[in-house]
Amino acid sequence: MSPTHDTEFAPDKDAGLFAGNALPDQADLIVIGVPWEPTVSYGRGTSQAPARLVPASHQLDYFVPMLAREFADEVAMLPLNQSWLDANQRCMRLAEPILAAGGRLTDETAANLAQINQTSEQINRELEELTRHWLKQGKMVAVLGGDHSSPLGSLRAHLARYPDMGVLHIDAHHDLRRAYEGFTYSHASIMYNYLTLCEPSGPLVSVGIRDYSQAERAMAEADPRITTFYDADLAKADYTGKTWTECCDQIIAALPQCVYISFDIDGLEPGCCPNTGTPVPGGIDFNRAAFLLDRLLHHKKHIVGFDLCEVSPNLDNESDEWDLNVGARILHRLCVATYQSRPQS
Ligand SMILES: [Mn+2]
Repeated sequence: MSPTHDTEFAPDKDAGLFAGNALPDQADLIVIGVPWEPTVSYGRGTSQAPARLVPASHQLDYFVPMLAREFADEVAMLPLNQSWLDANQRCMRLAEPILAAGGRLTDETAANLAQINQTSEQINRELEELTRHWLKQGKMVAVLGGDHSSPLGSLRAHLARYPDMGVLHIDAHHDLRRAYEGFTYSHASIMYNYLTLCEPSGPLVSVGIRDYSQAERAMAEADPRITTFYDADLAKADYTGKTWTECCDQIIAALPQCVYISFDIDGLEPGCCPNTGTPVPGGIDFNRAAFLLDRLLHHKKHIVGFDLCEVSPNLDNESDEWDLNVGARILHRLCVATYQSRPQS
């Protein structure tokens, strides 16, 4: 066993994600950054996460006790797509007057909205193709958003490859809105869009949900594919003596063998993500989230892919890297769990 990294020196500041050296062709897991957030309605910044998480990830120690070695070179993050970065800037400007009016449209802003929806569709398509490409090469694929509308194309590509997969969705929000503030591909609509546009037969299992509309709750109750573990119920279970192990086992029992994880950082308690777009009190703490991932491995689930969304740096204070620090650690845990869960031939 040889260490993958020289522990005497800090990584070069230009090094890649987790200071890894692998090129995409050599890596097992490809991370695709989607720097996209025109539909973010409250706090901005998550489109900067794919660029800012890379240097922040150099602060981690990559040793994984379960593997008894460091884990970094198995992962390669693709260079950010300049046309997506440009599209995000353009669409954020177009979205400003729409967001200022709470989604109520004039003729002019209706034209902006049409452009944003069209650009969203284009990015979804490009991401789907890119994900398919790397899945075909035998790689595992993850998306680093961006807001929670970012991963739709990747979800679609994963579903095409794993038609029986279920989605483990960690979030403060149901994300079951039909559209939000006019945006068809809103961050608040990702699971509505996944269920209605991708038409999975497998379940959607949502955990940590604590801020939602009546219509979203009604849809969650009416659609037999959806199982929800509301944050309030998980807290109540905790206070009345149920262990987190039991809760995890119940969550995992609702999932099929193949699991895609859609992780909105705001599912965690806001102390882990103070600058995320829509923080909500309550939520899952870091250790419980990490244990849930371990428990998926314990139950021999196959994690087929994942996304991590809504991580946002503090835009008012560049030196405050807390959200990025936590985000990089969750990303590392997700990568390790995905890698470890792959079927061994
Ligand atoms: Mn979300």
